Amino acid sequence: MKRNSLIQTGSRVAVLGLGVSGRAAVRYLQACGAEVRVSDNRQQQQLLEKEGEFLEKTGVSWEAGGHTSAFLECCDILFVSPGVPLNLPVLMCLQRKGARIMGELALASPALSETVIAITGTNGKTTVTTLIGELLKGAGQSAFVGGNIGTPLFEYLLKGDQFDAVVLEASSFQLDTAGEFRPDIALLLNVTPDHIDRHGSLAEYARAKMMIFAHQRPTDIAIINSDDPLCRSLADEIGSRKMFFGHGQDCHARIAGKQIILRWPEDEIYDLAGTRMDNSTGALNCAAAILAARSAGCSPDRIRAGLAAFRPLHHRMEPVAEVAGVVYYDDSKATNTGAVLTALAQIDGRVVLIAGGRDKGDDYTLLRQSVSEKVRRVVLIGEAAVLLEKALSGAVPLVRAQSMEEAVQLASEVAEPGDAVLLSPACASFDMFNSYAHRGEVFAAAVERLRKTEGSAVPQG
Ligand code: UMA
Repeated sequence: MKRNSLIQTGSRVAVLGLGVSGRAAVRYLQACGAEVRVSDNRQQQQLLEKEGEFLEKTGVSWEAGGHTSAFLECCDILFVSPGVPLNLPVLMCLQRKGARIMGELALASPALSETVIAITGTNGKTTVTTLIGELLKGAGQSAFVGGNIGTPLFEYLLKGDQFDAVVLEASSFQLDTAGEFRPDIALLLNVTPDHIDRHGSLAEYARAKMMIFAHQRPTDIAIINSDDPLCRSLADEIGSRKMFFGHGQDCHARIAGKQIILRWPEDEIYDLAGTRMDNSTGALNCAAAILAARSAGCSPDRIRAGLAAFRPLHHRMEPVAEVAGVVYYDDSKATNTGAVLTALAQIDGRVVLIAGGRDKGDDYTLLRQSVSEKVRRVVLIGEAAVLLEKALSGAVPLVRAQSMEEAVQLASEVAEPGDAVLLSPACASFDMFNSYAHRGEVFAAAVERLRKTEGSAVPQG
């Protein structure tokens, strides 16, 4: 196990939230000798059997049904899971009394001596994180790939491995509580509205994202999307060594057609033709990942081999079937308007869009122009249907569906040969599904049933 200067034997730490992060935190903190207690806002009867067993096995004190001052005030450090909002009165009160509020990046990163690469942005984080991990491994470096992508950093510390690099997907929630986290290489992929319900405004959300650079030293590397106007303007605030990717002439990784031209300082060409990343989003993601991998010492040839071998992740513009000349795309990971706009831009023909789910405070009027240009009809699902209906009314015909099965059926009825049916919801999935992955699977299953009745092909992809 890797030890940590912040946690001493006998340190009193409360873990708020008994999810994936919280459980890993408890195990790590206990292994460091801390006195740990757990607080979760679910009622006791809502805790799952495995969580009850976890609490029993670890022997921690715990409270359920809310976070109380009486239970937490004996602790010096309050570890907050990413999903716990920081404006809870109890947190603010305990902070005023001297408790330190820390998330995983603040609490775990002091134990790291590896090269740390951290990736944030509204969209593309998981793809770029995975791709950087693959490029490093393909170049012979050992790398832990984790963070918001699913495996907490604490798990790496618990195993005690000493890899060459740690590659972390960092969400705005995690960056909000990142303390003095200092990645050697930090990437900002894009910033468009998301999680406004939590952050309150786009400016506050962007501020959280910018925390990825806050403690970098002048020699550390900041990789920034030059095509994204908000990122470009925020870049003035960054004090570390900036490298831009995008289409501009001044970019260190410049996209020109299917090629990425790296100034290093001699030009290096990376050709995406024939790879699975040969599209506008893929090129931006690759340009960012190449800059990171090259900065971490990977050779151009190994990077080229890694790009050729890379397969896009599921539920991101994934073609699931072609039925009666219509291609059905699962883009369930698109949980904000920025991602939907990117998806629509990638489709040449007309689109029937399936959208809706749990609202996160996004401004759906941002979709109006693209939708009115490209979309034949929008099929609305979930809690946000009413908000989307209001935002898009008059721009395009709208229809509501009560289930994914019905949404696919209604979409198939208006789609014409050459069209695409696109599940790109602009919303979270939790009103109807367990996760975005579950939503995508239910969509694919409904399309498969349609395909069987119509007798069409599964696209090669
Ligand atoms: N809880 C409280 N009090 C609260 C809110 C929640 O006690 O006020 C409890 C819940 O009852 C539950 C637990 O907290 O028991 C859940 O914690 P959590 O929501 O922080 O979720 P984890 O299971 O710890 O997963 C988190 C990330 N979740 C969120 O950011 C919401 C996961 O990202 C991440 O993979 C995981 O840590 C490991 O790092 C998911 C995500 O949706 C995939 N991320 C958002 C995104 O990508 O857009 C940011």
